[in-house]
Amino acid sequence: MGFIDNYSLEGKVALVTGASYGIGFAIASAFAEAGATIVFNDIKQELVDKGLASYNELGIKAHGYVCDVTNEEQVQELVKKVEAEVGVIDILVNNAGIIKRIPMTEMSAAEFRQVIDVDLNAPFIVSKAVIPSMIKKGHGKIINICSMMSELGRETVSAYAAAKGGLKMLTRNICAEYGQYNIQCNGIGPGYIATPQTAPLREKQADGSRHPFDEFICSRTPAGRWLNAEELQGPAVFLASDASNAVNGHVLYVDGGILAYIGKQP
Ligand code: NAP
Ligand code: GCO
Repeated sequence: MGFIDNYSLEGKVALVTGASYGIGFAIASAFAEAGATIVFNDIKQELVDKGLASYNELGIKAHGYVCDVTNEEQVQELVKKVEAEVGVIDILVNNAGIIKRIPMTEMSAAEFRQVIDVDLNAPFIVSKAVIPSMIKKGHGKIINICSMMSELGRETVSAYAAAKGGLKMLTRNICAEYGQYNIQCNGIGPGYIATPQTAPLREKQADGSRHPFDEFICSRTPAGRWLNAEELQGPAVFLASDASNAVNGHVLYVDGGILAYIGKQP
């Protein structure tokens, strides 16, 4: 067996949360291509149906469930169902997430809590639900989808940055607490990816010109462009596979170089 076989996900069951479309969908599709059985959830039946149709189009037989990842009871039920109907979850990707772009002094505490609930509390809830069976099985992979905002701040995203910074530390703590059971917990920190979540930042202006944020991001990214969700597939398969068994508690930034760059000199 050559080292390349370590990248195979053959025989593995992967749960990717919020993976009807966007980054989760791209990651789950790559896992399927690498041999894994795909399970995903979304918050509404219409989205699950839309996701199932999209997987089907790629020839992937995915298992889709309705589940709100912020609801611990629903998550525990989901994991029990998946274990009974598909198998023990070998790979979890905490992908479901939301953002609210509101200046901090205008943001209500309820709005702040909602972002923390989906982006930080939910990865805790879902990881907690899958870890016991991973321990029994003798291995497990957890990938938390972090952000540039795990490292950087910017106007209007206080709740999101607090949640994604916290998620980086939850990643390290799961590594610290469960590494002894052969569980690897790592993060992926995507840069600016063209998905529905970032569509408002790329909208054309009324006069047909580019959105100023679109120009700003391209100028802050050495790659000079927005990234696409498929560019996260290789890193995700690596972190889900045996090829990364010695990588634990790490956040792999897939950002076209943003974190290495001070910006264009005047
Ligand atoms: P997206 O297009 O908005 O997709 C997120 C998915 O999560 C949607 O299907 C959404 O369903 C689902 N979701 C939201 N709340 C949920 C809940 N309580 N329970 C179950 N599912 C829920 O976002 P994306 O751009 O693909 O982002 C995916 C992840 O990557 C997020 O964690 C995001 O913060 C992170 N990220 C994105 C970027 C970027 O540039 N796009 C960069 C760095 C990190 P609904 O459609 O119903 O909301
Ligand atoms: C924003 C963006 C970001 C990205 C991403 C960066 O408003 O600045 O939505 O937060 O989506 O998380 O890595």
